[in-house]
Amino acid sequence: MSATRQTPPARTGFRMPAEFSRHDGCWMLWPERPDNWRLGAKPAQVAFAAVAAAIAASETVRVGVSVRQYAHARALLPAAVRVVEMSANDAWMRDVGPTFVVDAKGRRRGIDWRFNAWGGLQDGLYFPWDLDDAVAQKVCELEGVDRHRAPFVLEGGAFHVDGQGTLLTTEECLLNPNRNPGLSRSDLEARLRDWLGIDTVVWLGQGVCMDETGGHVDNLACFTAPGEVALSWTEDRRDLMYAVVRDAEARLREARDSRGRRLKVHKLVQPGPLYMTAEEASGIDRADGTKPRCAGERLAGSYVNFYIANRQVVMPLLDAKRDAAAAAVLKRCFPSRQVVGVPAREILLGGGNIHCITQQVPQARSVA
Ligand code: KQY
Repeated sequence: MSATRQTPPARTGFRMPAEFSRHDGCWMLWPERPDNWRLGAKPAQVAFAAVAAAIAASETVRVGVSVRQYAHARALLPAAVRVVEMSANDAWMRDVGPTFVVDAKGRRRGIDWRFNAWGGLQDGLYFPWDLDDAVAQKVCELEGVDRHRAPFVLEGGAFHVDGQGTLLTTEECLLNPNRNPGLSRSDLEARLRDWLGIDTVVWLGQGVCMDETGGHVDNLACFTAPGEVALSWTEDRRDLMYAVVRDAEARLREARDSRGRRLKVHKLVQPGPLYMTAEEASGIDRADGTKPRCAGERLAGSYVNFYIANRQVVMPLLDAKRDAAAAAVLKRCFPSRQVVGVPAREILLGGGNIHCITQQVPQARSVA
């Protein structure tokens, strides 16, 4: 049995490694709710299976699936992917799964953040979210690691770390009173230090426009190496994102990381802009307690929402006119990894992308 602790893990020497560090595996969930995924989630399931297959080329992938979908998921997923029955309200493992931390003795633990469906009863995307909030505990149990249950709300997509003490996040998301109304910026910084083992927070302002998480950084910017950040980008002055990405760039250029370095910024041109079509919107069921989706809504498309696997970078393909340029930037950022594109519009229609549906299990190594 994995033990439950209420204490912050960094106080006993645990810290979150960067996503580009070595992994032991990756966790995902299986999409099925018809009020978020069109056509009974069939097209999204094909996209999720392709993501799992791409990641499985270099690390073990485990997918949590409801009892109803078990046989179908098993049939669609490659044999190398391990399928385990698990309840969830939707399929965003980045946000509902544990954030893994490691220490110098080679131990690994999981942080189980409180989850409120990206905003609780005020702005949350669905109700209830109790099954989602129980996912991290189950993953910790299956991984055989102790779990630290956090006394505050946070999602894995709301921060990135460089593994050397720096954390990247957005004010729009973390300071929103729909997450932790009683906590100030400095309270939150203290908690991030205590729970993730970081010492420097780089605050960006807004996230991607129309991002229904309320501005998760994982759709806007991420570390690609120590001292290097990829940033979603547009040169179009009329675009909603123009001011957002310029503000983010200015903050990144002013920032110093935990080692006192200036950050190198890699601009990743955004896809589109992309919008939900009438046909796509009509395939999504209406349901009480879920935010409806409408034709013509702008989608929060971004190439930054990729997953860094051990030997691949798995990136979303979203726009035939821009995919190749984005892949070329990622190839320069990750010269030792293969850049693999997966058609990801169906994931975007559900409100996120490849980073949002994955959660890495970092390798734990003892340091003598
Ligand atoms: O961005 C993420 N980390 C999750 C996206 C959730 C969208 C829910 N419909």
